[in-house]
Amino acid sequence: MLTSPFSRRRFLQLSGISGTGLLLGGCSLPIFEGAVGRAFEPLNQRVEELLFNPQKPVPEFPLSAIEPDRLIINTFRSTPIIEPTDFRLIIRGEVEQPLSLSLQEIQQMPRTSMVIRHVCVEGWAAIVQWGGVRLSELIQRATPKANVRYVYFESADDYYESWDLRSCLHPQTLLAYQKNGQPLSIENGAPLRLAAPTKLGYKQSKWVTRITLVNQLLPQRGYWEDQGYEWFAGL
Ligand SMILES: Nc1nc2c(c(=O)[nH]1)N[C@H]1C(S)=C(S)[C@@H](COP(=O)(O)O)O[C@H]1N2
Ligand SMILES: [Mo]
Repeated sequence: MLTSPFSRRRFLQLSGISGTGLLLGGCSLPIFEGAVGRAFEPLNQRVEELLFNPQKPVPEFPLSAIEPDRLIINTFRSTPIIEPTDFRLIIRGEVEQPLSLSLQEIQQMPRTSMVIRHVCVEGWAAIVQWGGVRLSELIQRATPKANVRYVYFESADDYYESWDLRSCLHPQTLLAYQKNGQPLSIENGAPLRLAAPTKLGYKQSKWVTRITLVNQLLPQRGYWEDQGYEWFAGL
């Protein structure tokens, strides 16, 4: 797997912040215990509600509507080559069960297929079929702590994004490894990329290698967001 010094630095930044969260979470001054216990109850419910009450799906298109030539490769840094057998998807941060998953393990999980419109802020769109695993399934496996509110995605090309937890748990938010019925190509983000009908194209990170659940956003919010683009970027 490709890891540049730059992405290692970002890794340290992210783990620094979630480390602070862990430290506070582990604070066991007896004077706080009762109050903290009560205060956390509604937050637990909030995460569970997001996990178990599926949000409304976005209407999809028939397979015949796919526009194979309209999805423009849009890559702003160099295209990273990831060796599929070495690949690990890391899920960490504010979770009870950090994960390191191989591609095979991910592909053995239930697969979801959807035909949706991809919309790039630069003025083009394409109807695409994506196949992959629901991000909500992966997040559930990692067992998020009650205080989780945001999710960071780090890519092998040093691209980075942050999303709100609710959008991550939407049933049509996938980590895709298939496009238009074929294995995902390297240019389109293989081995794993985000795909969702609820967000603009720049939120949909290609070559995702690390997912970090956090309780607050860092000053860095995303590759384009940090240059002035909107953070929520909903469709
Ligand atoms: N890692 C990474 N992810 C990325 C990008 C990128 O440059 N690097 N470009 C984004 C933009 S602006 C769009 S529109 C889509 C394009 O996806 P495609 O190249 O598969 O068409 O990927 C998004 N995800
Ligand atoms: Mo885009």
